Amino acid sequence: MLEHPPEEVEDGSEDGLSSGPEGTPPAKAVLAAVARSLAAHDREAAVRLLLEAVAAGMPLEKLYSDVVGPFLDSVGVSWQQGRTSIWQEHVATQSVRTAVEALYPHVLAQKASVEPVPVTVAFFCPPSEAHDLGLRIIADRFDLRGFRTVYVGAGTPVPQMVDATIEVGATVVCLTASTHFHRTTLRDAVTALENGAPGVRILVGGAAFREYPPEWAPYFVGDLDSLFDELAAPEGHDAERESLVEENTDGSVD
Ligand code: B12
Repeated sequence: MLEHPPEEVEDGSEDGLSSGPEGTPPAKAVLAAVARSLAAHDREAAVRLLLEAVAAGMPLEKLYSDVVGPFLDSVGVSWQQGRTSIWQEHVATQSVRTAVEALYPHVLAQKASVEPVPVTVAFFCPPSEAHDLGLRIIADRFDLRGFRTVYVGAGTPVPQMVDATIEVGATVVCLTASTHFHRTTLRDAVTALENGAPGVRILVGGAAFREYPPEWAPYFVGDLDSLFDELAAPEGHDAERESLVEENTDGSVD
């Protein structure tokens, strides 16, 4: 039995979307309204609320961090507690996915207004990892900052991850894992990428990294904005390109 809005998100006004100080709806109100809509399995209303929040001026980053993320977290908790069934979780996730994809033109419009960063980033889930929405959102965050992105997503065999990375010229690869099991399979992907595409910067994230063993620390991203600054710094991408060129010219790659 679905019990949206779960108590964690019951904090919005009754009608949901009263205006915030700058005319944008408060994130908590959007969150509560989306939760109420999906409690009624009303995909159309949920998608509309998410799109209207952005149209009213809510930055995409805020929509992702303060509405979409907490909403899906609450769905996960509700499912874990047996209050939301699997099909209801699917309706919620697919509704959010529809909105995220529908918002891509906003991502591209914003991307066109920032300095392009000449760094290509590829995005993969390890085999059998179905949770791709978080990674898809991270791809948008890279786009919004001006990076070149190649979103591949779920269902990609590890050797193909290596091929794709080399073929698109990615110098940064983002991988995601949501469970301990998938964190283990991620290890194989990291090893294959380190051997097959040496010099590529590998980054990991996802629900499996809320706590993680210390060996993952070099790959884990704490603050995304600091990472963007580091990768976008001219010396950052020049150094990465040079190290890849060196590796290619001394014959250790390919
Ligand atoms: C939707 C969902 C599903 C959907 C996935 C649909 C899809 N295509 O994505 C379905 C129904 C398929 C599913 C299945 C399962 N799920 Co599920 N699922 C969720 C749920 C509710 C939302 C996931 C989501 O999209 N979150 C929102 C995004 C935005 O968050 P995120 O993924 O964490 O990503 C953010 C950050 O982590 C980060 N990030 C992610 N990747 C990366 C990568 C890099 C490089 C960086 C920098 C950052 C980064 O950025 C994102 C934005 O902030 C979560 C609950 C939750 N708390 O997340 C459970 C959850 C992830 N699922 C869980 C489980 C257990 C499962 C199943 C094993 C259940 C089962 N027994 O069958 C299966 C496994 C299926 C599989 N083979 O992968 C658990 C995992 C617990 C754990 N850590 O061990 C969770 C946490 C639910 C819970 N509370 O227990 N699930």
